[in-house]
Parts: sequence; structure tokens; C-alpha cells
Amino acid sequence: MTSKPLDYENLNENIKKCQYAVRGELYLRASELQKEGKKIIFTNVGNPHALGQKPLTFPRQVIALCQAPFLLDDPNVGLIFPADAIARAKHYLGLTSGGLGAYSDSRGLPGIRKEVAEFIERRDGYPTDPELIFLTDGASKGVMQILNTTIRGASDGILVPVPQYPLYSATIALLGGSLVPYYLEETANWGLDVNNLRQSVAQARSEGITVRAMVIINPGNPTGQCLSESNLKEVLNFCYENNLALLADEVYQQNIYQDERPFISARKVLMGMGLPVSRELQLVSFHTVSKGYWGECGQRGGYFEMTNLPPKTVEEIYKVASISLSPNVPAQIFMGLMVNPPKPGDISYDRFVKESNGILESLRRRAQIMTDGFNSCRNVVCNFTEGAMYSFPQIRLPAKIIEAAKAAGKEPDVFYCLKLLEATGISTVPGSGFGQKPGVFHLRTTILPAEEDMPEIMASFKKFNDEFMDQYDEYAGYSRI
Ligand code: DCS
Repeated sequence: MTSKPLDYENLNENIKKCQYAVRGELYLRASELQKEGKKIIFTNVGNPHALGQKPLTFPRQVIALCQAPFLLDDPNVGLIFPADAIARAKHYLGLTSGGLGAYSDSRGLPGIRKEVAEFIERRDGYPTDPELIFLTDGASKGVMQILNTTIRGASDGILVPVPQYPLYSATIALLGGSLVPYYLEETANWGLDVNNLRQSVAQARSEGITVRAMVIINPGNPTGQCLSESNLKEVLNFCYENNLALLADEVYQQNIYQDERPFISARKVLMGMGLPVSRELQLVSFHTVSKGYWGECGQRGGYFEMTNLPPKTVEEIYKVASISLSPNVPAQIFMGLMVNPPKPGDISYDRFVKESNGILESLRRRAQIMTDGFNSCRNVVCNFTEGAMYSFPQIRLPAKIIEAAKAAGKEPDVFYCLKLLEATGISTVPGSGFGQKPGVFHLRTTILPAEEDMPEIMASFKKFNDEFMDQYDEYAGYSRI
């Protein structure tokens, strides 16, 4: 038989190379076990509604009306929908050319890009231009589009934090570029040390790589840290000195669980730095409707905002966006609602605030319960989740577990996570999927299971972990190091 173009051995090598652990081996095994009837707690993916989070009422009312505009003509519409939701649905339908069933401009509806620009100005205190904001199908599509625009070949490098969210490693692999890692400091609450950046860039350059851009994830996934203003300034200066574009992944900007370091955008810090940096440094910032207290992952809405990119580049990005015709139109409306929620005095304001605060306050408590739970376990140390949706404990695996993993042909953290899954149904992602220092092991869970289920989940984790450690640890019975 002749080999055919789409036979495995003939595929694009970049496709085979790229890996995405969030839905990798552990997830597949968990799905199998679920089919066999085992109760699985899916903490592998930051997907709040899948774990029971209820949608916010106001945005769903608006979207329902936009999807079913004939309801607006129904004399009883005011009995079911509040007047501000009705007005908002009419507003958004008025921004489309043909409702939700029509393609929009490939950059997104101009009226919603204007709402995004107004939100950014309110948030940062600096105006921005709707023409430099593109709406996307989730932040993922925007990140892929910008990496695609940046990477010209194998010798183009992108600085990416380690640990990182594997959208970055996977996309760089798909595009045939080079990932240049910089390590976050676990002992400094996953802080970003500019000396590590310098070393990483020097190392990459010595290997003939042209480092073109740097990624920050703030708040961090999987690491949960929030960057301070001074740290962001250092990063921006570093990018300026080294002629790097900065890609600021800020999808968790509403998910903050401490008060010392509120979210501050890279753009705000950049604008505050003054000339020449504020006028020259090229920055692309990403946001989404999937996270925050919205958690509308399935809607696939996002945007990116470009700062200091020349018009000809923006035109090229527009051209490429045009190939996909149009981002999802309902998702664009979600984005409009996210950046322009009910205001004080609106009929739906109190309910909206109550619902969103309820979610955020519970997430803050869950972040604490998880961190405390992990830190009470044998051979486990865990930084507090300052922001985002994840806990990333370090699991100090004794040599005997590492040997047992090798014998089973598994990475030690994969081995541990599989055993955890089989014993408890808790489906996590091994740290190796995000990158970690050699010989140091982690796992990632989301902090999303329902708050009332948390104590039981943590107790079940502790029981598994402590027994597993006892089984293998030659120092069993000694206190934790
Ligand atoms: N950037 C970061 C840092 C993310 O964590 C995610 C999603 C995205 C971008 C993309 O999100 P959308 O495309 O939905 O806007 N995080 C995944 C994760 O780690 N678990 O769940 C989803």
C-alpha cells in the first residue's frame, strides 16, 4: 500500500511535536474511568460552569433576547425580562448588521470594540483606540494569531515563563518557532526575577536564536502569582532594552484573592513610564469572557489590544483575521457586556453585583482552603493562590516513588497524578505539562469545585497522599522536611 498524505507518518511534524497537557494523558484516563462509572472530579481545566457555577443573570437575559429577537415584539416581554436587559439587547442588535446570524467585521463589531476601548480607558486612565482592538473567539485565538504574526522560523524565539500555560508551548511548536524559557521563582511565591530573563536571553542568543517577544501571564497560570507594578516596570524596561515585543496575557485580571497587589495592566504601567518607552515598546494585551466571575468558557469570546504596532502591521493582522471571516457574534456581545456591566442605578445592578461578588468571594475562600489543605499534607508545599484559578503544589516525591515511576515507564509526576486519580477520582494535570525545574515535581488543580465539596476533596487528597508517601518514603514517620 502506498503511504497516503494524511497517514500519521506523513503529517506535519509540528503537529506531532505539539503537546497540550490540560487535555492530555490524565484527562483521557479520567474520561475512561468516568465511562466505567467512577465519579470523577474534573479539576484539570479552568471551566467554572462545568463544575456547577451558575451563569450571571443579566448577560444571559440580554443574549437570550438577542438570539430570539421576536421576543422583543412580544407584549409580555417586560414580564420576564427587566427593562435594562431589553434596552441592552436592542442596543447590541442595533450594532450588528443583521443580528446574531450575520458575520461581523473580521475585527469584531465596531460598537463593541468601542465599549472595550472605553473599559480600558476607565481601568487604566489612558485612552486607547478601538481600531487597535480586535475581538476574537476566546483569548486563545488572539494569542495564536499574534504568535503567528511574530514567528518567522525556527530561529525566532519567544520568552515564555516556566511554569507556563501550554497554549504558548503548543502554539510555538505548531508554528515551528523556539520557546525560550525563563524560570519563575517558587521560593519567592513564583516571582519573576529579571536576572533570570537576562540569563535566558543570553543563553538563547548564544544558540543563534533571535528572541523576538516575551510572554507574561498575570495573574499566573498555573502559578497564581500577581505581578507588582515595580516588577512590571522592570519587565517593560527589559523588553525595551532587548527590543522585544511584550505579550501580556491578562485573562485572570478579575480573579484576585489578596489585597496587597491588585491587578495592574501592563499597558497602564507602560503608559506611566513616559517617553520614549511608552511610545515605542510594542505590547499586545489579551482578555477573555472565559475567566473572571463570568467563566463563560463555552461562549468563546476574547479580545486583544495592540499598543505601538504600526498601521501596516495592524493591516496585516486584519487581513489574516479576515480569512476566518468573523469572530463569534454572540461571544462579542458577551464581551460587550463584560466590559460594560450594569451600572449603579440600573434595575439589574444590585442583582449583578450580588451574583458576581458571591462568586469572587467564594473563589477567594476556596483558594485559601486549597492552599491550607495542600500544606497540611506530607511532602507537599504550596504557595498561596494570589490570583487566577489554580493551585500548583510541589510534591516532594521520595526516591522510591521516582524509581517506581521509572519502572512503570512514566514521568514521576504523571505516575503520582494517575495514582491520585485512580484512588480518589480527582483529575489533575501533572506539573511536567506546564514545565518545572528538573527533578522538582508539581501538580495543578483548579480551585473551582463547589465550596461545600472542598473539605471532602481535600480530605480525600490528604488521605491518598499521606498513605502513598508512607508506602514509599523511607523516612516514613519523620516530620516533613
Ligand atoms: N490564557 C491563559 C493564561 C489561560 O489560562 C487560558 C485558558 C487562555 C489564555 C485561553 O482562554 P480562552 O481561549 O477560553 O479565552 N486556560 C485554560 C486552562 O489552563 N484551563 O482551562 C482553560
